[in-house]
Amino acid sequence: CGDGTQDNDAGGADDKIVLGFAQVGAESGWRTANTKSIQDSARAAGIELQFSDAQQKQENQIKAIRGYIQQKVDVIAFSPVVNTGWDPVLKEAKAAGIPVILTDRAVDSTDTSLYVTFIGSDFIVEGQRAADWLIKEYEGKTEPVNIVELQGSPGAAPAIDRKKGFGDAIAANPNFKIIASQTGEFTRAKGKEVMTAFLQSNPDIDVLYAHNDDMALGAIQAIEEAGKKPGTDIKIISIDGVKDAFQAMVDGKINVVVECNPLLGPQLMELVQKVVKGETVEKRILTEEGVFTQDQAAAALPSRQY
Ligand code: GYE
Repeated sequence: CGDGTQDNDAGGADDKIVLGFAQVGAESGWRTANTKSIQDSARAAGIELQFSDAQQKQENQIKAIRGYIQQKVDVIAFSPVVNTGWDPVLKEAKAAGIPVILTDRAVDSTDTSLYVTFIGSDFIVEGQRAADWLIKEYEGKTEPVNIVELQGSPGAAPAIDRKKGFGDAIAANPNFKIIASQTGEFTRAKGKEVMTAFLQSNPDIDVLYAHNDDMALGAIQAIEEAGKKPGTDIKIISIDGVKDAFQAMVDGKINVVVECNPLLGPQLMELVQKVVKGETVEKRILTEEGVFTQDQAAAALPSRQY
């Protein structure tokens, strides 16, 4: 699928910039908002967007990037499904003289000359923010707190870093125990399925830490079907800040949401234009984000943009 007009001489025409964007998939509300932001802002900036959806598979993404190299697009941007295994294709892009911008997720390549910049959130900080809320919530209490964790897709930077940021931050509190931790692949369906299994094997869950809202929303269904009250019997911490999660906070079912901003399109297009002009850009561009609790949810909901 593509977006906007399709040139046959992609990259050859010097009037319109051609951007090849290799998206992760359509796994979550966050991702849908991210895709829309990129498509809308490419249109607004007059940039021709070649868009592909990898359906959460690295091999599809590599294929798409190779396609963009063959087409000789002006710039390639992508949000890597996993953080390993990118060096070969990034080297091919470099050899072809096509600059690469990492959006949203990082790669583990030690050769940082393989990409011009990385724009996106600090997922370790997000994990720490999730832990900070928990530590405050249980301040002064010493009884054990049983936590279950729904991890993002295996090998993805946000799954690795949100786990680490949270785990490291709670490590000093011996009463916090992660009693089960498994991937829910960032989707509602998998979040529900894994939470159902967690509930069956663990009768005493106090807290759910979900690496994204979609898994938390799926887990809420599982908790309700098990006859428990999400947000009360089991406290829920989640990350992203999609509208449905704000609604769930208003309804008392999610306790806190750590924001992760998907609206990267406008900044990405600015970067693309600068890179094409040969201007230097910062190597790391961080997104600004907040933390929202139930008492702030109702006021914030109407102005949420995703
Ligand atoms: O949190 C999740 C999505 O990479 C930050 O991917 C992104 C994550 C986001 O599927 O909902």
